[in-house]
Amino acid sequence: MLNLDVAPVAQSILVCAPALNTFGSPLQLNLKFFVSSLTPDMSAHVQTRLANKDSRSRGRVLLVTDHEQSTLIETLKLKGIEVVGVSTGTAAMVSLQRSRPHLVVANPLATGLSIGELARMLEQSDNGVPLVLAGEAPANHTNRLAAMQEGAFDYFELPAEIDLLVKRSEQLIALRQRIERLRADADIDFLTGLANRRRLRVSLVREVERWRRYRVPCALLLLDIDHLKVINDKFGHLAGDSVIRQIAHTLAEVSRDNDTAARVGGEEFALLLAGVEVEKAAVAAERLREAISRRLVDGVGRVTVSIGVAGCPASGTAERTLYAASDEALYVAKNGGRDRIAIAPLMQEKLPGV
Ligand code: GH3
Ligand code: MG
Ligand code: MG
Repeated sequence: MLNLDVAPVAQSILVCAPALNTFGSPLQLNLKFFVSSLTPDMSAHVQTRLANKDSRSRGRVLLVTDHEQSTLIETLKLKGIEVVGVSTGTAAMVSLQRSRPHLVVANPLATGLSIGELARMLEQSDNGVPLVLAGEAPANHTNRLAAMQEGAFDYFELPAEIDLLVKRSEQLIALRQRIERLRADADIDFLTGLANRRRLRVSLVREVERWRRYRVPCALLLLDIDHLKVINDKFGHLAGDSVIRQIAHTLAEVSRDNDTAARVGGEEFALLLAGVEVEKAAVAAERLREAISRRLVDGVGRVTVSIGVAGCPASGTAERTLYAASDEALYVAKNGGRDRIAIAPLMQEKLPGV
C-alpha cells in the first residue's frame, strides 16, 4: 500500500459533519415526536436502525397507519423485510426522510394523511419510493382503481389479503433495489472501476460545501498520462488500456475513505483529497507522480503522468474555479516538460493590484 501521508487528514471532522443539517432543529423535534409515538419495542428498533444504516435486511418498509399492525410486521419480518417505522399520516414525511424505506405501505384512512400528497412527494423524491395502500375496506374494483389514480401501486384488504400484500411488497422492494444498484453502477467508470465524472462532480460540490460550512479544506489533483498516444501507437490500444488501469489502481490504492479517485476522461484522472491543505496535497501529488513512474507496466515499461494541484480555499472556493485552477496547473506541468507536478497560483495572486 502506498502512503502519501504527510500528516493525518482531519477525517474525524468530516465524519462528524451532520448530514441532515439543512433541515435544522425542526426535524429533530419532529423526529423525537415520531420515535416517542411508537411502541417501546418499535422505538428501540428504529433507534437501532438509525444507528446502523447498513442493515443486511432484504428491504425496508415504512408503515403509515394509526393501528397496531403486529401480524403484518411479523409476516414481513419472516420474509426478511424490516419495518423501519410505524408512523401516523402527520409524521409520515419526517419518517420518510429519516428511515429511507424501499417501500411505503399506507392505510388511506390514517390520521392526517393525504394519499395524493404522499404519492406526489414520493414520486418527486429522487428515489421514487413506491407506495402501496392497505386497509380494512374491501379491495374491490372501485377502491383499487382509486388507489392507483392517486398514485399508489395497488390497494389490499387487511387482514384477508395480507399474503398478497407481502408478495407485492417483495416485488416492489426487489425492483427498487435493482434501481439503486443501477444508479450506483451509473456512477462508476467501466474500464477502471473508479468514480466517473458525474460522481466526482457530486463529491466536489460536497467538499466545497464542507469548506463553506465547516472550514474543512480540500484539494483537487488532475492527472493526465504523458504521451498515451505514442504508447497506443507503439504497443497497441489494449496495452494503452492496461496503462490506464494500472494508474487507476494506484489512485485507488492511495485514496482514503473520504477521498474520491475518478477517471474524468480517456486518459485523465482526478483525485479529490478531503480535509487536506494545498501544501500537503502538493507533497502527496509529488509522491504519487514518483510512485507511478517507478511502477513498470507489463509490456509497456515506464509510464509517467503530469499532475495539476489546486486547493480549496487556496486557489478556488467553488467547484468550477477549483477545477479550472487544477486544470490550468496541469497545463503548466505539461508545458513544463511532463512527468512533473504544478501547483495552481493562490487566488490573491490573480487579483490585480494585490
Ligand atoms: P500528452 O497528454 O502528454 O500531451 O499526450 P497524449 O498522447 O497522452 O495526449 P493526447 O491528448 O494527444 O491524446 C490522448 C491519447 O489518449 C489519444 C487517445 O487515443 C488515448 N486514449 C484516450 N482514451 C483512451 C482509452 O480509453 N484507451 C486507450 N488505450 N487510449 C486512450
Ligand atoms: Mg489528455
Ligand atoms: Mg495525455
